[in-house]
Amino acid sequence: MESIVKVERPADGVSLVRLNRPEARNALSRALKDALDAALLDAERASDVRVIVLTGTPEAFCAGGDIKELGAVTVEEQLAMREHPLWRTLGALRKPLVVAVDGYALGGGMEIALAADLVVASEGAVFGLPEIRLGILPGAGGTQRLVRLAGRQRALRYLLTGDRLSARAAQAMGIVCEVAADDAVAAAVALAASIAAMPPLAVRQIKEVVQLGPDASLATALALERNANLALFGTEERTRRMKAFAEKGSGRA
Ligand code: CO8
Repeated sequence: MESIVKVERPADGVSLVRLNRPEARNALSRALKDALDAALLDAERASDVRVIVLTGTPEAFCAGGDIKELGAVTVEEQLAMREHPLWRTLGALRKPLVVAVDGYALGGGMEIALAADLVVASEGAVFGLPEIRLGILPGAGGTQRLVRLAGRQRALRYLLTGDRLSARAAQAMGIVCEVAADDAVAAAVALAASIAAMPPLAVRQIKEVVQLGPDASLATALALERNANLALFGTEERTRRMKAFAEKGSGRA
C-alpha cells in the first residue's frame, strides 16, 4: 500500500514532505496527522535538512479535518485530547517551513498554511476556512493566526462567511508570499534551496526573532533582535564571510 505521507530530497538541504491521500483530498484523518507529525519531526531532527517543504497532491493541498471522522468525535474526547501533537509541532519547528499549495487549502489545510513560515501558491489555489458552515470554528490556530496576519476586518470577513479566497487574494492579505506562474512545488523547492544555502545559524535566528517578536513589546523585541545578532557576531561563519568580502572587495561572501 502507498504511504499517506511521502518524503523526498529534491535539493541539497531540502526535505519535501507530500501529503498523499488524494482520494480524500488529503483530509486530515487521525492517521494522516500522525504520519505528517512524524515526518516533520524526522525532518526537524535530520542534520542534513535545513528547510522543510510541505505540499499535497495536484487536486488539493489539504481539504482540512476529516469530516467523516470528526462527525463521530464526542466533546469528551476532544477535551481529553485538547489538540493533536501535529499542531504543536507546526508551531515549534526551528527550521523554516515552506508550504506549496496546489488546489484547495481549506479548514485545517489553510491552518497549516497559516502556521508556515512561507507559502507559495499556484495561480489556481483556493484558500478558505469553511468551519462556520459546519457549526464549528477553525480550532487549530486559524482564528488567531489569520487575525494577526490579515487584521480584524479581513479575518472576520472570511471567518464569519466561510467564503473562499483565490491565491491572489491570499497574497494581498499577506497569507501567501509568492504566486507561482507555473509549478508551485518547483517554486517552493527553489525558494527552500536558496534559504538552505544561507548560513544556518543566521536562518535560525531570523526565524526565531520574526516568530517571537510580534508577541512582545517593540522594546523587548528590539532587544531580542540585538541579542540574536550579537550571537551571530560570535560565529566563525560571520568572521569567514566578512573576511572573504573584505578580501575580494565585492558582495561574493
Ligand atoms: N473530510 C473527509 N472527506 C473529505 C473531505 C474532508 N474534509 N474533503 C473531501 N473529502 C472526500 C469526499 O467526501 C470525497 O469522498 P468520496 O469519494 O468517498 O465521496 C472525496 O474526498 C473527493 O471529494 P469531492 O468529490 O468533494 O472532491 P472535489 O474535488 O469536487 O471537491 C473540496 C474538493 C472542495 C475540497 C470538497 O471535497 C470540500 O468542500 N471538502 C470539505 C472542505 C471542508 O469543509 N473543510 C473543513 C473541514 S473541518 C476542519 O478543517 C477543522 C479542522 C480542525 C482541526 C482541529 C480540531 C480541533
